[in-house]
Amino acid sequence: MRTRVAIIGAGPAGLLLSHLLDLEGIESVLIERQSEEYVRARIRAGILEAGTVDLLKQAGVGDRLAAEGMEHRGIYLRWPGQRHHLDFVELAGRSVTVYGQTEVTKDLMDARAKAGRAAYYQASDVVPHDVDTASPYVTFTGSDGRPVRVDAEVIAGCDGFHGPSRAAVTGGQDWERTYPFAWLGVLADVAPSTDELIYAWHPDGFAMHSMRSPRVSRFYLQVRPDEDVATWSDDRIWTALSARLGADEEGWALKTGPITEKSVLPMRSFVSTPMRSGRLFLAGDAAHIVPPTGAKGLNLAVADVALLSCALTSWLRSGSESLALAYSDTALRRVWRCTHFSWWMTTMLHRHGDDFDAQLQLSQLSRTVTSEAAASELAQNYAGLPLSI
Ligand code: RFL
Ligand code: PHB
Repeated sequence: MRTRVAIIGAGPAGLLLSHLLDLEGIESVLIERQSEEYVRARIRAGILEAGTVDLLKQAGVGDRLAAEGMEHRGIYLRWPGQRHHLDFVELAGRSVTVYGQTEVTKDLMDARAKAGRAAYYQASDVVPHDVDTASPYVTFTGSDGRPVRVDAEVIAGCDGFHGPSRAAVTGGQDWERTYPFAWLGVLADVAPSTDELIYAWHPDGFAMHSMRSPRVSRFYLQVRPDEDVATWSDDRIWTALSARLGADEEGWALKTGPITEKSVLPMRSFVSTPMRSGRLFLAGDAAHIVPPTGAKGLNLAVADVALLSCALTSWLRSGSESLALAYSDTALRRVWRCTHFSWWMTTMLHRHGDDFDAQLQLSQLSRTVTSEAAASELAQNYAGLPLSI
């Protein structure tokens, strides 16, 4: 078959790109390895920057977000003996919204189903071809076992860290940092014990209290990268969370409830440059991964797609390639800023190194909450920088 834009990957980046192109009257086809049900159920990020919220609302997929998203003015930073609130609205003039990636995905999929747009789920052996020519195409095996070829004017690689698109960029360079720790992510059917997110430094390791709704809480605990989830009983999880989040010390009780999901998430920083090769454009996790401490992964994917949809619209509609030519450099400015911020938050909050490192972390935390300049720098980065930086 033939389309204008072949999009590999139906995560938030691919789904949003196809939606934004559709609003501009540009036809696209989505090619996704997993089943639709699997994509709908995946649990991942939870915090949306103000710019992400505005974009989803403007694109007509923000009704449920407006009704169910929980607007937060800021976050708490805590460490033994200290607890501070950073008010992003005061410091940076912007708030953030708690609304799960799972919900964003559902809203985009529902919009897609309503518009009756084409998508191939459960596609295997997906390969982009001839990306450095004027006639690129994608081949794959459909869910019925039949070979399919999609010819397009442009291919968008939105296939995440493990997808095939990145390898098709000629002359690319990868930049990588792995971290000597991971997160144990926990989802529980219990009301949050806090009004806004708590990021906690603790001698036993980092902990975070996040949430998904007034009835569902999300928690993270720093663990070893090779940690066996089976060694974390529900009791052990609640005890560790209670200690590391400071409930015991501050005299409040962490509410507990049925744990519905536990898994170990690796931590890595990764950037692949450039984000374009000929008629192949990378967006989202296909081009970059950040550790989740700064809540940037999903927001960065949305920012890439905002730029890419404008670039492709002006190229495919009016033949003007200037935005498409600038796409990689423009996107990478924000990517590296978010890569630095995520690395900085991660390095400040996780136990690693020796006692000297711990003292430096505590000094940095103290500076962050006592200097307005330092607090504003965190707030501006967390709540989201302008699209073009
Ligand atoms: P996604 O969401 O990974 O979507 C990529 C899509 O491409 C598909 N795909 C293929 N399709 C066709 N052929 C192939 N060969 C393919 N290989 C892969 C995949 O099935 C998938 O549907 O990337 P996208 O759209 O760029 O969105 C980025 C965000 O998903 C990501 O940045 C965040 O979720 C990262 N992340 C988190 N970020 C946060 O800010 N906070 C979090 O708490 C948080 N938790 C997470 C996360 C990422 C995780 N992964 C990727 C392991 C938790 C997990 C488990
Ligand atoms: C989440 O709710 O999953 C979440 C929130 C903030 C982060 C990372 C993850 O920094």
